[in-house]
Amino acid sequence: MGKQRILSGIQPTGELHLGNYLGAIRNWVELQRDYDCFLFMADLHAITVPHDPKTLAASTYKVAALYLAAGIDLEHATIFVQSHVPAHTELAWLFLCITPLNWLEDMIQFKEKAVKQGENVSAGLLSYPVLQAADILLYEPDKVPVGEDQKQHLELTRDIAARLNYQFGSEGHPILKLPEPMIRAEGARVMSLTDGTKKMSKSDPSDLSRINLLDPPETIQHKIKRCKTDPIRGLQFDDPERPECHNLLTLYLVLSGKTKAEVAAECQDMGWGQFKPLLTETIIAALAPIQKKYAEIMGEPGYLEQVLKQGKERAEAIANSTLMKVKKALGYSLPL
Ligand code: AQP
Repeated sequence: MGKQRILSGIQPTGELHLGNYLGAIRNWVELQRDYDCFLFMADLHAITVPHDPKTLAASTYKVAALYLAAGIDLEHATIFVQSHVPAHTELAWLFLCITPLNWLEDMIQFKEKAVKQGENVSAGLLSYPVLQAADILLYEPDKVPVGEDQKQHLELTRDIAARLNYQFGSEGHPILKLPEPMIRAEGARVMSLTDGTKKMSKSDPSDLSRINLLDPPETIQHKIKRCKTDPIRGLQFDDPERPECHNLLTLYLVLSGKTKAEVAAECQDMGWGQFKPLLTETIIAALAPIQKKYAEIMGEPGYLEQVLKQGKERAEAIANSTLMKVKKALGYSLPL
């Protein structure tokens, strides 16, 4: 039996940071040994919030280069740009026509982001979980790695597939395969450096809130120096009154490769003045090989274009076959 397939992606909406690395990319690097990975740059999703056309293409390439720099291996993974495979938008349209509006209005992320955007909220923001369903179902993955915040969208994906199968398939012959969620281990959520109760995010207006994967050592040092802490001496995990302390210790834990017990013992009597330089050095050392590889990839003319062209071809072969299956079930005449 071949390897099971997984699918995942990141939006090229800004600088990739430690949260994207520890919460997503690093897991893919581990999973690629056992799974056939389809990894994409979600550039169609990137325009559901205001975006700059001047930087979209470059950001998309940058994300692809960072996947490779962080250890994604083309022997095990296919990397492609979402907008290079038109089947995504076509299947999304077909899904939109069978998805009840109230399913989308009930999505927690929509409600939260809609409040923030007020009257400017786009129909794209409402319907993007349907595009996400198309992204996933086109590749018939066995599993989809998701964070807690995306669980509801994966359920919607399964609901859309089940509805299509029920309405247009026949008993025992489903048109679409329902993927299973692969929920990430706890502790994979990296929090903001300026507020330990908020997740580290590309769209946070303050660059001081995150460590970007391409930050040079002096920037990392500056950000850790400035990051929010508390006046308590002695550092410990899991104190709900000290979210920043928990977050920074967790970062040290995952990047140093030490166990939780080792870190707890090492840091229990430390003050911030002692811990911050240690964390800074650990982050710089963890990011150095990624940054070196990134520079090599970007310095090789035509390499990334070649990777993405090959990725598009591989992705398209699978995506088009699923799309044809769905169109056939919906009664479309297929091109000869
Ligand atoms: N802080 C985080 N901790 C752990 N994992 C995180 N991810 C994002 N932030 C953290 C994971 O990275 C992947 C990328 O997701 P995305 O770009 O599609 O959107 P997102 O989750 O909304 O990420 P950002 O960085 O917060 O982007 P913006 O600000 O543009 O919305 C996902 O697997 C996500 O779980």
